[in-house]
Formats: sequence, structure tokens, C-alpha cells
Amino acid sequence: MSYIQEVIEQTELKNPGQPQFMQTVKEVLTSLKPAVEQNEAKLRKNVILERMVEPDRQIIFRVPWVDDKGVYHVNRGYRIQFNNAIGPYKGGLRFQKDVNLDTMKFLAFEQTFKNSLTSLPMGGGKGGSDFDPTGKSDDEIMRFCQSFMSELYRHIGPNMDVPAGDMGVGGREIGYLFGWYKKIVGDYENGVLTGKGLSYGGSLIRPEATGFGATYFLEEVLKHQGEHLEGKTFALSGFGNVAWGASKKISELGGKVITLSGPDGYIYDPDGVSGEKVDYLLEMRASNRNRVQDYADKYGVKFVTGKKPWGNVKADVYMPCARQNEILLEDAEAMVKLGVPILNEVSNMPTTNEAIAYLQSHGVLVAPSKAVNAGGVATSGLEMSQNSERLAWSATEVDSKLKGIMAGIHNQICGALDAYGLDYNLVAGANLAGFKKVADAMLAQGLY
Ligand code: 2IT
Repeated sequence: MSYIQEVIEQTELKNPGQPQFMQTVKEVLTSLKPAVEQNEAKLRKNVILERMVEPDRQIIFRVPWVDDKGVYHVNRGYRIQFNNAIGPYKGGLRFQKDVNLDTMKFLAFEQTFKNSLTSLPMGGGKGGSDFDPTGKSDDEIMRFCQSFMSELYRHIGPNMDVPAGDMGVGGREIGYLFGWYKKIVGDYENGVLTGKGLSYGGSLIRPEATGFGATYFLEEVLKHQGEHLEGKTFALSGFGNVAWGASKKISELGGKVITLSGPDGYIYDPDGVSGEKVDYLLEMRASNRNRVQDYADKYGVKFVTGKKPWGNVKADVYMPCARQNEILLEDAEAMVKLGVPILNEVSNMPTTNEAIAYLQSHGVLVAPSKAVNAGGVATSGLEMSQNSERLAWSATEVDSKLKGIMAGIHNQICGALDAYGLDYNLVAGANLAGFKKVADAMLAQGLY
């Protein structure tokens, strides 16, 4: 049996009931075939793959809190510190009702390779809770964040582990988390979290970075194909921070975002989400209603209940910005039938492995999320640099560094594909490029 297959099977045995984690492990490890074949004896001896699929540690804790009516609740908190071979653990916190250990592990594993691609010194981690922010008041969110940080603080630090936001955790939550961290440790260590507000060490462009970066990466892909973004139509899912940043940049560059979605359904806006409509997305997120129909009501566009745009709306580019596993095999089939040529994955692991395989074998170009959405964490890395140097770069400076990083990721992927004599398969290239730096660092540091 091949080394990769052996490790996949062992990992499956050790992690029963974790389908999302296994899905990522399989996607990444099977891509590594050419790298493993070239260096198998050394990788095997150093148990590199075995160590890569086993987190350094997994922290699970109780989070008790009181709602506005005085009723007590208990949620579960997590922090997975997956790999710190190339830098302190780094990755977001997700607050969403279906968060579980499986979700946290797939995200932390994925984060390790993504962070490596950014070329910045950041390891991989992820955390969060099964707390559901929908319908919660500001005070409830604050009390939850304070309770969550009362345990998390002992595991994190500016050189140890640096959390940020993810779904359900934005600027407001990071503010409450930082305030409580500072209160407990009694030290102004603002490098412990990223995605902070501008008044206490946040970076300009961090809120926009995931959506901007995803658009910059797509521009590199289009350039490679001899095309450009202007005049193209985009079907997006989600309406949160990521879809907001992407809509802003795409509309600025002359593209048209024609769909957005929420848990309630999707909206179709043939005139494009631009200008004040982009700003309205921020209000929708701040309302905690978690409803995209509000957009259709406000702007008088079509709303389709209970569906996603995939396979229902034709566009030049599909850009899932909502959650994991939203594009299944049947959506991939419908997408091919509609003739959508490009899937630019923005949310983490939005497409199942079998859907990716189907799309690729039918000529659809798939740009994988670990490259496409890396602009978010890359700008977190830039925020860490600014905090440690006690300075603040201008929006133009951060934006141009972000653009450079996204182009660099595309170059690295092309370099990895060239090195192994592979065609323009961005999924394989991203995994091979992300792996190389982490594996080199682990080999250099001995068995730990
Ligand atoms: O998935 C991600 O890369 C994030 N949620 C951002 C992580 C970060 O540390 O900025």
C-alpha cells in the first residue's frame, strides 16, 4: 500500500465520525503524490504525514453565559492548535450552531497549508463554539465573548497562538474578546488577536481582505487564461463579510455580482450588487437576522426561497462565499450543464471532493479556497507585523502588499506544478506548494 494510502487509512481509524476532517485530509494527501514519491524514504522515516494529520493539541472547554432574561446557558468552546512548524498557530474563531470537533479540525488542518502559501510565518489553528449568534443582543454577545475568553486566554499569546474572526465573529466580537483578554492578563498585548478595530491596533483593509484577495487571485487566474474580469458576471453565495468585500472589489473592477444567498434562500439582482447595495450588506450582518430576503425586499429584486444559486443561475464565475460543502455532486453536474467555466472557491472547502473531481474532468477550472481566501489571513499577518512594530500602514500600503501576496501565491502554485511537470491544476498545485514549506520546516526541526 502506498505511504499516502496508509496514512489516510490510519487517520480514518483514529478519527471516527469526522467526515469533514477526513474529506480535507484525503483532498490534501492525494494531491501530494508526486512530492511523496520523490522523497518517500525521508518522509516516512520522519513520520511527516503522520505528524501532519495529528494536531499538536485540541482544547475543548465549557462556556457558560447568561442571556438577557437571566436564563443560564452552556456552550462548548474549541481551539485546535494544529501545526506550528513555520510560525505561531494562526486562524479564526467560528461561532455557529453546528460547529463541532470535526468542523474545527478540518478548518485547522486546511489553515496550516493556507498560511504556508501566504509566505508569512504563521502556523495553523482554528477555534470557535457552537454558540448561535442569530437573534442575540449586543450584551449577550459580549457576555458570551467574555466567558469564552476566560478560558481561551491561557492558551494564546502574540508568539503562541493568534486567533481572529471567522463566521459569526467580526469586529464587534474581536473587540469584546480583546477587552476581556487585556483585563485578565493585565498587559496591552494587542498582537494576540487580529481583525481588531482601527482604534486599538487593527489594520486597514483587514475587513475587506478576504473578498479583495479572492478577487485579486481570480485576476491572476484570468490573466493566465488570457482573459480579464471586466464585464464578467459572478454568482456568489453568502452575504457576510467575505461576500461584501468580494462584491465591493468585483463591482469596482467592472464585474457584476448577480446573486447572494443566506440560510433562507438566494437573491438574483441582474443589475449587480454595487454602490450603496454593497454597504447595505453590512447592515444586514449587523442586524443578526441572518436573512438575505431583506436585500430583495429593499431593492425589489427576485428572491428564491430555500435554494442556492448553484445550477440555477448562469454566470461566468461561481464564487461560493458562505460555508463548507455547499456545492455537491448534483450542483457540479448542473453547473457543467449550464456551462459555467470557473469555480473560484472562497469559503473554506465549499465543494465536496467528488464534485471537484467531476468539475475538473469536465473542463471547469477550480481555484481552491486555501489559495483564493488566503488574503484574509495574510492581512492578519500584516496586522501582526504592524502591532509588533507599533506602527500603522496606510490602506494603499496594505492593499498593495495584499495584491502582491495573492500574485505570489499564484506564482508559487505555478512553480510547484512546473516542478512536478503537472498541468494547470490549481487544487494540486496549492497543496503541493503549501506542503513543501511546512514539511521542510518539520524535517529541519527533528522529531517533536
Ligand atoms: O479562514 C480563515 O483564513 C480565517 N477565518 C481568517 C484567519 C485569520 O487568522 O485571519
